[in-house]
Amino acid sequence: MNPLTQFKKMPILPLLIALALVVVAAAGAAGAAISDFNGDGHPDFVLQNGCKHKTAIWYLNNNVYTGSAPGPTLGFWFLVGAADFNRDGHPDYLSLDSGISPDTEIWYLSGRTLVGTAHGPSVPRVPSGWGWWGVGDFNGDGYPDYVLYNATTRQTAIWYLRNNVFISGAYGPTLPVGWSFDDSCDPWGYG
Ligand SMILES: [Ca+2]
Ligand SMILES: [Ca+2]
Repeated sequence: MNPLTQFKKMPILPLLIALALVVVAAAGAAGAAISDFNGDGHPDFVLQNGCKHKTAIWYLNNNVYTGSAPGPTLGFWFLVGAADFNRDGHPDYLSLDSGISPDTEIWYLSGRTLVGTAHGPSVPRVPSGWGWWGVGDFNGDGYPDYVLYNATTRQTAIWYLRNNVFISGAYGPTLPVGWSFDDSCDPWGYG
């Protein structure tokens, strides 16, 4: 059974608004994440060096760079996003062990120090063709949720979580033809 088919559809307008906010917040998924790492009320950038698997946090005051510091080294993991999964006041990393991994892992941070890890939900399994795209608290319960995306159908879905535990899921809007969450581009039509 496709675990996504059992979920009720969400009202479209609130989800579109929430999705737009997450698109802004997590633009460049698997390449950047945004959250407030030093607790000054201003979101900061997480940069990752794809070759050396290092992360760095760029502290911002509104749009102004105020400093940077190294974050945890990812090894062979990929960063999907940053959000406070265990609600301790510190943003955490959402990581994948490959770009197409069905399994997620949450790296709990205190500031920029890694203090623990936990596997993401193992039940249900992510259906074939779907991948992880970002994080955001869509239902406003204080816990970050996963955004899933099917690049073939352009359908979105939300997995509501409580920390690293799956609670429920819902389909989101389907993106229009020609629009995508990924950054692939094939202007010459060779794809
Ligand atoms: Ca946390
Ligand atoms: Ca939530």
